[in-house]
Amino acid sequence: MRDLPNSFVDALKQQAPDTPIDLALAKTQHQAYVTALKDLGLRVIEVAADESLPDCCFVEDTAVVIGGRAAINNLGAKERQGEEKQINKTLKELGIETFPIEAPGTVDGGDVLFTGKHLIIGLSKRTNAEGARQLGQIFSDVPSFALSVTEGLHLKSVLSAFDSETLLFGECAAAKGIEAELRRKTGNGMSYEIIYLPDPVGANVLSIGDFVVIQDGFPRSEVILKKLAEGKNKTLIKLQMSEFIKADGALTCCSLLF
Ligand code: CIR
Repeated sequence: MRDLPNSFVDALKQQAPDTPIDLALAKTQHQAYVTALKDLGLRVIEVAADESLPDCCFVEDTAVVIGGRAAINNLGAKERQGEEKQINKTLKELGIETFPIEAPGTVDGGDVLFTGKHLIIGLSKRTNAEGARQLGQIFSDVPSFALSVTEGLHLKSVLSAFDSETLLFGECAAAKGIEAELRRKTGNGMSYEIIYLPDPVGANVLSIGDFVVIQDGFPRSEVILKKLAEGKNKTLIKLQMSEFIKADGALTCCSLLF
């Protein structure tokens, strides 16, 4: 994870939120996230914030880490380029082999979902086809699919994995298109159950072993997630991410899990 700079209030936003980011509340929410991961037994490495990079806490975008290798992303927003440097250094110190995504390729990790079986890559405002091609090469042992994301910032603004067999989609026009393209590209081997949630942001969850971290504040989605968790013997943990949502973030964006 990466600490929250005070400049977080100036993080990129697709549109101005109804109320400005409350920095103190954002820090409390971020700390609760760190604590939740630690309570689950994860070793959490907290990289220091960089005040010159207001979005640096959205660490998911800077790298894709699978099985001891990492793609170090060339971020799609000019304002965010440079965030990846410190993460590259930290990953190398952990013994992870790193491979840069080179321009003209761009990748934001929010567009990359590794389900355990597939690498699903969203082609969005931030991630382009060349970036997706380079990712496919870096992780050539994992079948990958590039899908168009026509709405929302990233692929994971629309969907995420509840577990390795179940994908959560948020109800929106883009989701149907992504589902159809995913079915077409994975062919008959498409082995995911797809569950739709009424809140697109609420479809962004963190799956960690027998636990699924979900977002507080989406009661209609929560009902569906509770039922799903019961059927799969998973325990839900709820975190409030309101201040991160104001800057187009959610749950997955604040950590790199490996
Ligand atoms: C941005 O516009 O890049 C940030 N304000 C939000 C990034 C969120 N990242 C993510 O969900 N992976």
